[in-house]
Amino acid sequence: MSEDYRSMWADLGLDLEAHDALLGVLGQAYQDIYLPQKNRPEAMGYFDFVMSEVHGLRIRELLDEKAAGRKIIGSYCVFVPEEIVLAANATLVGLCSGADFATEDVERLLPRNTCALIKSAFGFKIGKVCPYLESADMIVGENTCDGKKKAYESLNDLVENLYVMDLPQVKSKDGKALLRSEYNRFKAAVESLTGVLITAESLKEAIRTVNAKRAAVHRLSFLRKADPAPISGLDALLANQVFFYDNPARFTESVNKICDELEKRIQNKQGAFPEKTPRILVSGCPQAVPNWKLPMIVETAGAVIVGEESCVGERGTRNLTDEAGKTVDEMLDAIVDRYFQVDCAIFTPNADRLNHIQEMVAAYKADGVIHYGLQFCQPYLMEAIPVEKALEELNIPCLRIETDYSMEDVGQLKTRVEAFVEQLR
Ligand code: BJ8
Repeated sequence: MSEDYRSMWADLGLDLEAHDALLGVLGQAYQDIYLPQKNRPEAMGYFDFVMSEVHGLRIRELLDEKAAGRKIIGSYCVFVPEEIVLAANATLVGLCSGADFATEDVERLLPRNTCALIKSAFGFKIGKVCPYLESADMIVGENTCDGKKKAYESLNDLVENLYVMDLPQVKSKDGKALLRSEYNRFKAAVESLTGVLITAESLKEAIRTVNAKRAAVHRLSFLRKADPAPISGLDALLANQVFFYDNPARFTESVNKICDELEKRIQNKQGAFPEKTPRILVSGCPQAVPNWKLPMIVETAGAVIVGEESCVGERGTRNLTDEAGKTVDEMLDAIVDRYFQVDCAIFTPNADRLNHIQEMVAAYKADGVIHYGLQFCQPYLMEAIPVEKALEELNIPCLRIETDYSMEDVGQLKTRVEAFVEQLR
């Protein structure tokens, strides 16, 4: 890493020693998990570069944007609408992380039985190792699960710029009205942060930008239906993870480039894995960078992941926003229509999610489903049981996994996943 980056991190207030340790672990994990994969598409080189510069070049770009007067907004949930952020001349970045950090300190603020995703958000703040968080002019929390909802009360003492968005828990008319009024309130807050009023033109352009980004991911997902699978689940997950960090237009272009290559691979029957490799759909909690544990285990056990029913995956990216609206109000309605379909397990009841899992099993020709639940995540662990039961009634094998970010259970998970893959053969 250049000296230039070190002074940038120091200016952001990072703890350089702790940050070096984090980058060391992250770089090693990437080398051990990503680089040994065989038959990777060449266009994944872009994502290798992005990961090597995830705390470097991208942060430099964000700081350049800030110097030019743009604001940076950080979020922990796919319910925070990027369209509104972009339309007010700000940039949205994801703040969730998939690694434990400063756990002992975190457990002084949060109960031990809090999910790893929440603990990790606190660990990255307390440990001063996240340049995205330190660059953000506004951090958006949302009232989703009880864990996050209550944790934001404590996070408010650690950061100066927390904005909390309320979210409905029921897909009713009133629930939708709440989302609409919360998006209105968010729009006003973003406008006041940036000093830029959202216009019909700026909102339309933002909707198009985010739709293009999602459409590129849809194209990538579509290509994963082929057998042999043209891309590994690990690589496709990485693209879904980078979705939250990268410059939107560049991301769209890079994913489309992978898709061009994958189309040729499919024509030539060239795969990341051989034809008839057991195909798995992963469903459940989001897997943020660098949480690659489960896909690494699955794909070294001789199966391929063909889809993610997850917020870092199809739950987060499916459905485009209608671009036809003419006024800001009409477009906000369209944005609400789009986001209100996100079937997060915090909703009750949440039958859409099960339907979506079944649709994905059929569309991606999955032989089985692995339900990925983070320990202490009540919404997804609670749903896992009826999901497993419903899938088994349809003769779709399902393996229910409950884990965290540590590597302690890798051996045990391997044994279970290998037995599951054997069953699928
Ligand atoms: S829309 S999935 S991104 S809330 S793992 S913190 S649910 S206890 S992340 Fe999520 Fe938005 Fe829903 Fe998606 Fe709580 Fe569970 Fe932890 Fe979770």
